[in-house]
Amino acid sequence: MSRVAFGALLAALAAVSANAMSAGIDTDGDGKASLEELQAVYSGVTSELFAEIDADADGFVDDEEMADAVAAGVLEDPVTEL
Ligand SMILES: [Ca+2]
Ligand SMILES: [Ca+2]
Repeated sequence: MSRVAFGALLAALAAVSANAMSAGIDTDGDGKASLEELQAVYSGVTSELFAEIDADADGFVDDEEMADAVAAGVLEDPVTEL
């Protein structure tokens, strides 16, 4: 991969992860999304889907997990959603 392409990829990933928690999902401001916070934005999120997105199983979806879910097509990009 060229240096330019890698830089663009990093920028794209940073944009997604920066957007995830600034798109109105994290309403209590703790920097991560609970099941309730996620469901407020994505009505289709079940506890099963949440567990799938919550890769480290700490009970919250953080920026990285959110970005992974968006990249995997599990969730819509919250910015285009709103
Ligand atoms: Ca939160
Ligand atoms: Ca997590």
